[in-house]
Amino acid sequence: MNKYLDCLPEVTAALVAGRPVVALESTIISHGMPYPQNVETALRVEQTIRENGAVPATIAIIKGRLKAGLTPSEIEYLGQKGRGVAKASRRDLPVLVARGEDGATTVTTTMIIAHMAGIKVFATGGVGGVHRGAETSMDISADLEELAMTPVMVVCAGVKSILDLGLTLEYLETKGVPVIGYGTGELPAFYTRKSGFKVDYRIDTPEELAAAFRAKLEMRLRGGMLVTNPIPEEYSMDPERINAAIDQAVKECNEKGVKGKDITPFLLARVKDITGGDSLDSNIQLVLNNARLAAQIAQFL
Ligand code: PSU
Ligand code: MN
Repeated sequence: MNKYLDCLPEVTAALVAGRPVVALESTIISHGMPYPQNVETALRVEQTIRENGAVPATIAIIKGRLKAGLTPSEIEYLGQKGRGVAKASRRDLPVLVARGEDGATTVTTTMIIAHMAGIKVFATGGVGGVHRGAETSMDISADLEELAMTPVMVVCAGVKSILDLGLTLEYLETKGVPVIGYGTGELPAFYTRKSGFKVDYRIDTPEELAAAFRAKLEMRLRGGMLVTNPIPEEYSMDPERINAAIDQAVKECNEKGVKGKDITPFLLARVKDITGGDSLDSNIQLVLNNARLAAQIAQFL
């Protein structure tokens, strides 16, 4: 076992016995939602994974230790500290670990640590991607590079239109990352089930999703797989309303000159405020929906 990694005993026991385990990220707790909804949601997501027959492993960096599986009090600690916790991507791990600091893991670092621990599937809300205007800003999330490199399946609700959906799909194609629609041939756009863009493949059952990923692992093709799971109809938002809020948030972000790793958290927080909190309800529901699917897939991996 990696000397920097601590697995919760329950997670180790499940992995050793070959029982299903699902990884979860922690940036969604610290930067993705306000307190206390972030902590309530993180605990509900773990509960949903258990109800669907898998063991949850929420991932984070605490006092310089890479954690695969958090206790409820560690989740509470990260949730209260919120944006006071460093948002940790691949480039941040060396210094945070050497200094013994805390870090909230993004999709990138959750994949890295899940892979170190031997966990194959990970559920989240949204992944990073190619930002609007990336042709001049070069703002492309490290999440896309990680998907190209690290063999973990990521279950998300599609690509949020704070990003350039078309460029994100092009980038994933270049990097050889399969983009699968669960029960749909259209890429979902996080708050809405439709985007106007096609996924690479439509797959309708958790068993077939697992089979495709197993084939990728057994061929030793580098990298992961992106499963996009549309938000349940009853929680999806009016596309005009949400897109107007996103446009407004992107405009403010440019005007304020927000840069680098702060861009995504800024946009997420502004979208939530502009929609008066309605987008937060949708966000919570789609994460629960993804947790359910990931737990079902994990039974077959
Ligand atoms: N998109 C969301 N919710 C999130 C994130 C993205 O809809 O919480 C978080 C994830 O942790 C993701 C990270 O990995 O933001 C991407 O940040 P960046 O764009 O700076 O790479
Ligand atoms: Mn960025």
